[in-house]
Amino acid sequence: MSSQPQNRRQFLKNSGKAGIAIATMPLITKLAPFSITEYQQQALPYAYNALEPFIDTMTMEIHYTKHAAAYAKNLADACVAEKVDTTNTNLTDLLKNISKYSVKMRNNAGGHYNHELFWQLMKPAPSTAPTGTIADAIQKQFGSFANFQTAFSDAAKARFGSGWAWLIVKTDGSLAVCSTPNQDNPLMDIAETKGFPVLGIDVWEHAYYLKYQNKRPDYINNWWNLVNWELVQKRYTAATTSK
Ligand code: MN3
Repeated sequence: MSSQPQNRRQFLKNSGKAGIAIATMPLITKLAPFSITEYQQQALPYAYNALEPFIDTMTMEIHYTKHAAAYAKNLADACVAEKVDTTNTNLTDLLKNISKYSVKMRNNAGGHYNHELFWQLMKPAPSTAPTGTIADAIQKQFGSFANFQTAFSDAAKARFGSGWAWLIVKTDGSLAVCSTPNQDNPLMDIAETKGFPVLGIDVWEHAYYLKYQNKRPDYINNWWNLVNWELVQKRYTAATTSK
């Protein structure tokens, strides 16, 4: 009997430690994987309602559990059919050689990579303006942050039908805004403008239609409140220091 309080204290101490470990894990998951390497869909780094009011809960849930999940599933099927060893094939390398594979592989490898990146590129509002070397590079390339936002938003608005707009680092280290159709991305060897994507926005109707209907420009304008500039900086650093 007399040992119980001691055990209880010990229990609380231990469970307290475990609590810290558990609480820290999602944070690490959120910060670490800034390169997209996994072929399986990863956990969303926030709740479905975390991006309200700019992206509504139902859109996030359907987008993640139905659309993005389907790309991951169909990518897995394509990898089996086309004998891609997913353990030893870097997902980025697969995209860089996508012309050697089927249309199914192109659509779903792109769809999977793009969405895994997209979830991470957003975070609950408010988004703070970029700082550091990415802010300097944007200033240098576009003249001002406002000019960059206009160029990026215009690319997103002008994409006819479904697709994405991107901020990329080109092979010479400079920044550029571009857009891709469907689930293509700038890593692909078939892309019109190639580079490493540091920021991207999904402008498929499934990304915004429930809340915004035909008003894609309103979705784009609001989306700026969600940009995870810390991750954009990490990806920019990775792209400009690995060469
Ligand atoms: Mn989508």
